[in-house]
Parts: sequence; structure tokens; C-alpha cells
Amino acid sequence: MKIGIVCYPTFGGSGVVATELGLSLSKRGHEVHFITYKQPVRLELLSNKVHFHEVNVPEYPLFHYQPYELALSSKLVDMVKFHGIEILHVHYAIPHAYAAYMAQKMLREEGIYVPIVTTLHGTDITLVGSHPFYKTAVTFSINKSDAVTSVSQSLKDDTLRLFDIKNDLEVITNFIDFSKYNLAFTDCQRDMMASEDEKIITHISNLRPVKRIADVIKVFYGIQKQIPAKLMLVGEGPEREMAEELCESLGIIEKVVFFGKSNEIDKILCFSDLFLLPSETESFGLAALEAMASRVPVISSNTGGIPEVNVQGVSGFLSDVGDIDDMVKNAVYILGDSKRLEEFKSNAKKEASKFDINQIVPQYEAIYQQTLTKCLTL
Ligand code: GMT
Repeated sequence: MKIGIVCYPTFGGSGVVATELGLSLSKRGHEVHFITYKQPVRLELLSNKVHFHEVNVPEYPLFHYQPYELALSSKLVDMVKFHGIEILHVHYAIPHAYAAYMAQKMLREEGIYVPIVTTLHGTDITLVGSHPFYKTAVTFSINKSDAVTSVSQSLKDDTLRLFDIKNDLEVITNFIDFSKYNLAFTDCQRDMMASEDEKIITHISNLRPVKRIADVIKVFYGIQKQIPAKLMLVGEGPEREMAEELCESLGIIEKVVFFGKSNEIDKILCFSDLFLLPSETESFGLAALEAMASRVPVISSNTGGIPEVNVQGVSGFLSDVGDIDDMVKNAVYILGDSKRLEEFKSNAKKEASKFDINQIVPQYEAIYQQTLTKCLTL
């Protein structure tokens, strides 16, 4: 199949999932075309099966806001025609599903029908999409897609609750490519980060308010009072300054490493003992799954789709949003006994293996096939 993938090319979960999916589809013989404003961060190798087409939005002083969806829909039309793309898979409803619908309409005028598969990722529904300013257009785009998938059951439930959806929604969960996590680093460079008696606690995100970075720091503060530990804070975002100030005021700045954006997540996770994800909401929690795939147990909130990934008392523990004391107690329970820690580490990996890419990608292929067949018979 010739598949066009539209996604955000950044470090966010939806871009990562779209990129990993595209790479896997290409290995399975499909021709994949990424269409977005920048080469996706995890898309390192282009080949005759993996192409990248940049959407340019020239600055024009008249426009207060540059019309990205206009440029994207034009580019989609051009790429579908030029490369014979058979199906468009758009990740994140805003504005991708909307732009794809416009492209579909324009192509129709020329006698070409290209079906659209939309994958909902979370914030496009729970935080942004349900805002009255966007809701009408998001509902329309979801209902006009030829197939819609959601990355967790929880996100499907939220979508049906928040929007007037006429379409079927299929849950296809996020996944892990274990071939990338089996690198078995012989030297994780752990000793560069912490001394032998210190545990390494990690948090990875885009440091937005929804991630509750202050809770990450307060949980770490509680842990390090009982167990020697270091905190690895990976990612960039609007809460970074607040995080540094909080660490400063709690007197733990020396114990916190601010990594910024990193392409070496697997290496950082390799030397981590525990992962913190106390988010306000999370449709899935890909970062938690990536941690678990690296044998890192997870202390998280019990919100959204996280309970579908992190299993209570098995791969880690889940607490109510903002319940710092409970998170500290659970973290100390896991870290306080080396045999127990080892057990949680191996459970984490075992739970993560349920999300093996090899089981999930065929589900997308099936959706593409069904959608193409359905559209051909229309
Ligand atoms: O969580 C973010 O800040 C990024 C966001 C995105 O759209 O890239 O992540 C969402 O999609 C991920 C991949 O499907 C999910 O794992 C995240 O849980 C989801 N984030 C939220 O729901 C807050």
C-alpha cells in the first residue's frame, strides 16, 4: 500500500507513535510518505520506502496566524496525485483531520478518492479539541473520517462522552518496538549520573502543566528523604523554570539533572530505577510504556488510559492525581528492597511486552484494508 502519514514531527507522543508506525509499515513492504512541517524527530533514515515531504508555510505579514492547514491540505492533494498515495492516516485531529478532509474534497473534484484514517491521541480530545472554539470542527472532522481509531479505551470513552460522534471508534493501543529496546547496553554510564548507593528516578515529558511537574519534584523530594536518590528530568517545556525554582527552594537542585530534549531516551531509561508520571490526565502514557519496556517500574496517577498500561502492584503503582504522600510511599516500597525492585523491573518489562509493535501494526493494516475496500464499494 502507499500510505500518507500526517503527524506532529516533535517529541510528543503522537509524533513518536506515527513515526514508529510508518517505519514499521515500510519494513512490512508498504511505501510510506510522511507529510508535515519538519522531518519527524525519530525519522532518521529515509529510503525508497520512507519519504518525507515538507509542508512550507511562507510568512506573510497580512496573516496574523499563518494558515498551516491550508498549506497542508494543498500539499496533501499534490502528494496524493504525484505519488499515487492510496490512503491518508492522520495522527491528532487538530488540524490534521480537518486538512485531510479538505484535501479529500479537492481530490474528489478530480475523480480521486483517498480515504482518511484518523487516530485520536488525547489532548486533541481531552484538552484542546473539546474547547468550544474547536469542538464543532473537531466533531465534524471525526465524523467525516472514513475510519477513526483511539489509542486507549479511556480515550474512546472520553471522545464519545465529549463529542457527538456518529462514526465507529476502534481502539488500537500504542506500542513498543522491542528491537530498539533490546540493545542490551553493556555500560549504561550509570556511574556518571549517580553513586552506587543512589537510586535513579526519571521523568520524561514536554514539561507542560498537564504533566504536573511540581508533583514529580515533590514526590522525588519525599523519596530522597528516605532513600539516597537522583532525579533525571528529561524534556523541555513551559514548566522548566518553575521546576528549577522549586528544586532550588527545596534544597535539592544538586540532586536533579535537567537533560533538556534528548534523542537518547533508551540510554537514560537503561540506568533508571523508577519512572514518575503523575499527570493530570493522560490518554495512554507512552512515556510510561517506554519506561516499562526498559525494565523501569512506574509510579503514576490513575487517570485516563494509564491504568491500561501500568498495572497496580505489578509494573508499579497508581495513585489519585496529586496524592504525593501515596506516591512517595509506593516509590519507597519498590526502591527500599533490592529483591522487590528486581521483581517490579521484570514485571514492568513483561507487562510492556503486551504492547509489542508486531501485534499492533497488523491492526492498522487491517483498518487500512477494510477502509479501502469499503470506499471502493461506495
Ligand atoms: O502528552 C503530551 O504532552 C503529548 C501528546 C501528543 O499528542 O503528542 O500525547 C498524547 O498522545 C500520546 C501518544 O498517543 C499519549 O501517550 C499521551 O498520553 C497523550 N497525552 C495526553 O493525553 C496528555
